Amino acid sequence: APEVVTFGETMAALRAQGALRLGGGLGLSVAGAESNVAIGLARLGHRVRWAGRVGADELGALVLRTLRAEGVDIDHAATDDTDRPTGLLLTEPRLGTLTRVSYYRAGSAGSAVSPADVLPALTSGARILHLTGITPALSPSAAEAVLAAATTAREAGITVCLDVNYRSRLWSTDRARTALRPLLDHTDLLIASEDELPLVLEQPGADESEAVKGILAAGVTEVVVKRGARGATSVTADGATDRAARQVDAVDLVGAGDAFVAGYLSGLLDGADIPARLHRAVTTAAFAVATRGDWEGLPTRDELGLFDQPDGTTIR
Ligand code: KDG
Repeated sequence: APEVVTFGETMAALRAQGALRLGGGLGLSVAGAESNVAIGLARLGHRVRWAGRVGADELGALVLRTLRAEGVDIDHAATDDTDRPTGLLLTEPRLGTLTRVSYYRAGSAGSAVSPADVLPALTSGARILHLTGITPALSPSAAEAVLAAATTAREAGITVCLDVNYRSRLWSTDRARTALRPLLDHTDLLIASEDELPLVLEQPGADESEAVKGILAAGVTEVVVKRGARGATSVTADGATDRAARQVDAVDLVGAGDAFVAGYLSGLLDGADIPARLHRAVTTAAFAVATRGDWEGLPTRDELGLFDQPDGTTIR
């Protein structure tokens, strides 16, 4: 049985080498915040399940094949039997590590995910349910699936982790806040980037520490704030723990947040304390930043120690 269950939309990802409007070569892969986390956890040796819907098309087959190849349990992944396609995203590097993303996902199979798809995936033995704030933006049934899964997991004593992952191309901050606020009542571990904190709970004029206190007061046990190259902070009732980022030459920032979550949850599953969880999280995030693709460069457990090798080392 899986230790971690997650669900969401995984799409085909076409990565351009330069500006999309110029055409040229594209590389085909898959992307989805939750499946990025699932792959990251599987590479670290954890048993993880991804649920969701893909289209009955070649891109859906690519998504399922990729997850299967990465050792992610897809027993509860559904292939849509209507003509809804697998979603697609295009990425183009525009300026250094600044990347533009275009979505082709309205009406996709993934956005049709419903409570009936995901609740059976929460089998006994699961320790963590990982959710993101992307899924409730996709459709009313997807939003219902997130709320139903969080409620069910919390009642079953499964730790509920929510990564806010605000996507402005999918919805407004007001709609996001309205959907995310009720989730806080069922969330144990909230992960957000600094700029996402005000979105979870509106507290006019609140600074970061007041915003985090408000979220803890809403019943969340732990808030982890991601600060990109400036590291991360975990806050619980016992206080705050800061952690610096690993120094790397950044080539692609997309997926770094998901890699961070995979490292953090891996530490949690291993029974590590907060500093050790943060250490693993900034390490997996650094792998993501230093390599191209959302998940391709994520480390196996054996590779976690590579960061402690001097730059320029050749392993023979
Ligand atoms: O976190 C990376 C994700 O943003 C990417 O994989 C695509 O899930 C995705 C989304 O909805 O943006």
